[in-house]
Amino acid sequence: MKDIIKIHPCFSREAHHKYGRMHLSVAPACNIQCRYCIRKYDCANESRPGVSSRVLSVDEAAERVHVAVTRDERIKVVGIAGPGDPLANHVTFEVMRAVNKEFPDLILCISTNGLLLPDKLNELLEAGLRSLTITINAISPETAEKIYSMVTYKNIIYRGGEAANLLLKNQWLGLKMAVESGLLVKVNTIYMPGINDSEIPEIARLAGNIGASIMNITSIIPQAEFKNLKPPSYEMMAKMRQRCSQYIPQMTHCKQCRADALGALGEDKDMELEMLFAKIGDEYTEMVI
Ligand code: CLF
Ligand code: SF4
Repeated sequence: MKDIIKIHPCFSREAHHKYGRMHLSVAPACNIQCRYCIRKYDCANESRPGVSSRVLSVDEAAERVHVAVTRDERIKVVGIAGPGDPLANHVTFEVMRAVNKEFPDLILCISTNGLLLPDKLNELLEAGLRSLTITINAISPETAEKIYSMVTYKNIIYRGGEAANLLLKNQWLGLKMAVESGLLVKVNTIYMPGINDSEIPEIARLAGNIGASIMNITSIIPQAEFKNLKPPSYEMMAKMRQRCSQYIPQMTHCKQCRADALGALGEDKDMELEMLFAKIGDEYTEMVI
C-alpha cells in the first residue's frame, strides 16, 4: 500500500507534483439524491460542480487510456468518479477489467457515495481496484436526512429517516470492509455550515480509527436545494482541517477535478490529447456505422 501512496497524486502531496491521473467519464447514473447536487452536472462529491462531462463507451474509454498513457508517462492512476456514482453503473466494472487487463501497472481508483460498496466490493477487487474514495457527510441519521432526499436500493426508493439510516449503514460498513480488504482509502466530507459541521470531527475520528489513509474536507458549493447555504470561509476550512488532523491526515491539495479530468492535478484537460481523442471518436463512429 505504501508503494501506491508514493505515486498516487491524491493521496500524497509530493506525488501530485510528479504524477498525474486520468478520469474516465463512464458512469452517468446515480442511486441517491444529495440536496446539493444538480444531476445534469458531474457528481458534486468528487468533482467541481457545474461541469458536465460527455459519457464514454467502454471502447472509447479503453482507447483513451491507451493514448493517454502512451503519450504522458506521468499518468499513474485511472479513476472513475462520475458523472454519477460509479457503482450504480455496470459499465464501470467492464471498463476497469479492460484497463486492468491491458495496463496492470496503472492504479485503478473509484469515488463513490458508498451505498453499494458492501455489495460491490468483491467485484471491484476482482476488477483490479486499488484505491477508493467514499464520501461520508454525516454521523447521525438526523443530519443525513438533511443532506440526502432519496436513496434507491435494490429497486426500492427510500426517503426520510429510512433513506438516511440505510445510506449511513452501508457507508460505514463499506468503509470498514474496504480498509480490511487492503485498499488505499480516502474519505471525502463536504463541509456544510449549519448542517454537518458539528459532526465532521467525529467523522474524522471514526474514519481514522477504522484505518482510512486520508480525509479530504471540501467546501459546499451552494446549488440545488442548498443554493442559499453560505460556504465555509477559508479560516473555517483551515480550522476544521486542523481539528480533524489529530484523527486522520488531511488532504489540502484537492483540485475538485472534472469527471473526465486528465493530467496532473489542476489540469482539466490536455488539449493536444483532446484533439486526438476527438479524432479517434470520429474514426470509431465511422467504424461502427
Ligand atoms: Fe480521481 Fe479521486 Fe481517485 Fe484522485 S481525483 S477518483 S482519488 S484519482 Fe484527487 Fe481530483 Fe481531488 Fe478527487 S484532486 S477531486 S481527490
Ligand atoms: Fe450527485 Fe454524486 Fe450525490 Fe449522486 S452521489 S446525487 S451524482 S453528488
